[in-house]
Amino acid sequence: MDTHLTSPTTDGSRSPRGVRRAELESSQGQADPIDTLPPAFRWGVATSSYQIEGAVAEDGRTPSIWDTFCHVPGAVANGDHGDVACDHYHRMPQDVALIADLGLDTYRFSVAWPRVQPGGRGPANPAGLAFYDRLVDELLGRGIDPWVTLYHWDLPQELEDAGGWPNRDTAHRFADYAELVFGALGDRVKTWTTLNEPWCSAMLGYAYGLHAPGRRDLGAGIAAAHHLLLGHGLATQRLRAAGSPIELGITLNMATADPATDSPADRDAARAADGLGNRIYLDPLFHGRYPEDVVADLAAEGVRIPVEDGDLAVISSPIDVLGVNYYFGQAHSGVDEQGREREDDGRPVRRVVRRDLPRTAMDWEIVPESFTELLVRLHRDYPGVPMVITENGAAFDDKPDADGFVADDDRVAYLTEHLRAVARARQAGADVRGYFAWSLLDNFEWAYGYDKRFGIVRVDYDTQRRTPKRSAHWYRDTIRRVRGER
Ligand code: IFM
Repeated sequence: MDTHLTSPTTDGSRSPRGVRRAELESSQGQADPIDTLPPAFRWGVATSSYQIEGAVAEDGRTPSIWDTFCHVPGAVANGDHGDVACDHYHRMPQDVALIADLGLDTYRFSVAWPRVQPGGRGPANPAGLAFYDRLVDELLGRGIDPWVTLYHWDLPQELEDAGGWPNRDTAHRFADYAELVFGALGDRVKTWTTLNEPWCSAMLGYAYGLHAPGRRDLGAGIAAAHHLLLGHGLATQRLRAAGSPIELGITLNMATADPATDSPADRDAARAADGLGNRIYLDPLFHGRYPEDVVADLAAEGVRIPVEDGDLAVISSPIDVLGVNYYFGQAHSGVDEQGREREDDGRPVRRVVRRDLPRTAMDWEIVPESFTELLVRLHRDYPGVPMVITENGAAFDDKPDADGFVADDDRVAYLTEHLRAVARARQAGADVRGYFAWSLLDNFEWAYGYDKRFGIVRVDYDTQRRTPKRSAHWYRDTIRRVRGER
């Protein structure tokens, strides 16, 4: 493992692996907005269990929906799966050392539900919990705050067999599991995220069939979304009841939804996309109600959100932090290429329009200014809850040199511009308290398998060698500078 990070440049020249100071200054030649981030700003990296751990059948872990899905022919690129992934389960201390070398104060990781509670119900599996116990101690021993995400998509397969997230009981199973993990780690872990990106679990997993468990049913997707939120609320109440002071929240992935033109049809398409992508989560969490326009859009599709009495009060239980994951923006149109506003079956046209913007290897638009806009809007429409950027980053087609080093200037530029966007949002009043890069390591990128690399540290999957990319050096140097450490 090459964990060595070369010393920073201090004279503005370019070290072989460094980045010019001038590159960190804004194009107008003004002071870099990044330098306005406060010394107490939280800096971290994020990962998730299934994407890095491997060891899927060790120490009592049972299959998750992703183990099953990966083995469905054609579901994942190249037939890739998480059986080994980054082998983090066996290399955890070295990976924590990497985080320490970067000078980060926080590591956000997720717990694999089927590792700590095989089958999704019943008693804890001590051997599975022991892994996270060691991880937490290793982090604390190096002065790094552990930030636990309880659910990053690896639902125990048994719970899927019982109906999965569209089944209301799964929300209760999740609350039990949350309490079980909290009982083991709550004495040392102070920050807890219930769910990562419920939109992905619900819509990619149950409505669009692109993620595990691969179902294609809008009604199931919406039921899943509601039960994920209910599970979040139930877990929030259980963890609060446990007494110790903690910081508790949920992480949402949000893309901005711009109208492709100013036409009423395009504006309505953008409204609908924002409704189903963002407000259907934000409004119940922060306002205790589902947005009326989204309820009406769903009713037109014959879908009802399965709300029961008291659910919205549970879902809107107060939280301390909103995790924001941002990667890209999108433009929406309500008009098809022939100029029609209705499909043949009478439904309104809804389509994403490709804009002439730079893109990442995921084919995602690079729109940092939308990030600022999103954060300012969240602060305006859902005030009073601090935000932390729990994920932001980019996949690019990395080209390692003979030593495995990647001079990923494209990723450095992406991260620089997005950090500037965060700093600008703060200058405009948004209460953003931290930023975590996605991801520490190249890892299993879900349906894209290992083809897409988001890491600031390269992983050679043949040898499991880790090599910090230029972006890792840049990240470490930027953090030091903002903290005034050099
Ligand atoms: O890799 C994912 C992560 O699991 C959730 N947020 C988006 C990332 C990039 O697609």
